Amino acid sequence: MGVVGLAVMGSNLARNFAHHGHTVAVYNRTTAKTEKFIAEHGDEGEFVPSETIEKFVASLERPRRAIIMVQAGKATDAVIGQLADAMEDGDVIIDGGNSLFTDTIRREREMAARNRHFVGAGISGGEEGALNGPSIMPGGPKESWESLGPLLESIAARAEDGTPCVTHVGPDGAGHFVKMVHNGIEYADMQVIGEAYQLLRFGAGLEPAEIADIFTEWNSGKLGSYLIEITAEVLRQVDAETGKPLVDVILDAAGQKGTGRWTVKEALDLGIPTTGIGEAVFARALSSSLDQRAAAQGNLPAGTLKSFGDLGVDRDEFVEKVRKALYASKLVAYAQGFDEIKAGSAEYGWGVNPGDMAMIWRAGCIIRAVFLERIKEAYDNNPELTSLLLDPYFNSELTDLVDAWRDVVVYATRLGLPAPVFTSSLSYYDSLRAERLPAAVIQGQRDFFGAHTYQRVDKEGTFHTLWSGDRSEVEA
Ligand code: NBP
Repeated sequence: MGVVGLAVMGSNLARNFAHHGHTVAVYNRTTAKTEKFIAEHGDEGEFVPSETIEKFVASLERPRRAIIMVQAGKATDAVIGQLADAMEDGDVIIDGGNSLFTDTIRREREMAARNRHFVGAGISGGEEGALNGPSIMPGGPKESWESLGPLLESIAARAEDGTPCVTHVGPDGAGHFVKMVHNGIEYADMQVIGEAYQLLRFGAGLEPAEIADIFTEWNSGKLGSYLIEITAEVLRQVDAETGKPLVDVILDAAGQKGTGRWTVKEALDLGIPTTGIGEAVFARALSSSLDQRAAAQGNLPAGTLKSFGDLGVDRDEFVEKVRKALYASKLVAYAQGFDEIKAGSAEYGWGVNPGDMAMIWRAGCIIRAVFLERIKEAYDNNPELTSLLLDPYFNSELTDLVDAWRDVVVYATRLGLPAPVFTSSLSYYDSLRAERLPAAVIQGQRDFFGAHTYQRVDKEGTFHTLWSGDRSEVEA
């Protein structure tokens, strides 16, 4: 196996391959990085370092297989070109970076024209996952999966039942598309945890360490997940310099590298309301609008804010309700993410099995959670599930969650605490279950100003009202 790019992800992945008994050829554009890698990790397995890409390719066993772990975009294109030039017919190039799936579709087409197999593989789990077992989402041709599958299975994370967290997602860009949506869901998941923190901290007035204990307790139940677990760790951390909770000295401006934004852009094109992910991306953007926030602080009327004591809820009850609101909002975000995967798969003809995605996200990746096991079961029970929210198990969970969820949205509103994903997820939920939506009014407005026509509930056909005439209805 060959690995190109020895920054954080590539070096950990190369070590992972070596730890599993594979001989690993390694190459990095800057040779000093290759030398450092060999100096630090050369004794962990069989590594074959090269100073040039030609020597690297020549050192690979045939059919050659090389995984690229470099910066997404131009750098990845440059490396693909260099590898393709040095490789021969039937060799396999794998892009393990966070590439945009449309780039992957283009690259696969270009490589196929040169008789090279190209596999765009989403890899999740950060540096720790790359080293000890990531969740891997490979796309590309089925034939490539046949030769690559066992190799990837050997380094992937394993779920509790021993299943490796990797499967062939579908042709060309399917793997990177699913990885993109995974990251979008990750944004929403992180945001709902943030909103729960915000309510517990600034609503109930709990200290970070107390909230850490609450999250640790939640982690042993239905919300059990890597993200809840690490949030407790973050909240428990004390800043060595000031003695304050670390969370209080971290600037509250969230960064982003783009995969959340891509998920939302693609959802807009597909017409899939991924409101939870969208609000999470916007919440990060708003947090980073530091000048605007500074100008608004103390200068926007807050209305008649209530204090926590006026809510008529005791602290334990509040904490439990926040847990339920977090769970329900998370459920909506996942349901929406899976809707996007299904829509993308239909649009691009990939045949992605949503249950398989839940299966390979159960371990190794950032959104790994107890909950994923239930999602897998939901799709196993009904592969044609219209929405995850309609699965009988999740449906009965929602019965238990919905009142507390509504209360928490009211509490957040009354306390003036932002909870964009809690709130918008509830609106999405209520829109989905509503018998009548105001879309009828919108259709009327559209017909009024633009003669866009409308359909009726009581008969077939397309209609227009002569708004500027006698207001009679005509069939369009
Ligand atoms: P970076 O994304 O920071 O990329 C650094 C690597 O890209 C170095 O090896 C660098 O070589 C190489 N590179 C660049 Br920059 N331009 C190049 C070029 N024109 N030709 C050849 N090599 C070039 O590394 P990373 O954080 O390890 O991530 C690797 C990939 O994995 C990315 O696509 C990333 O989005 C994805 N990913 C990252 C994570 C994570 O947690 N970090 C998680 C999942 C996926 P040099 O040493 O010569 O500059």
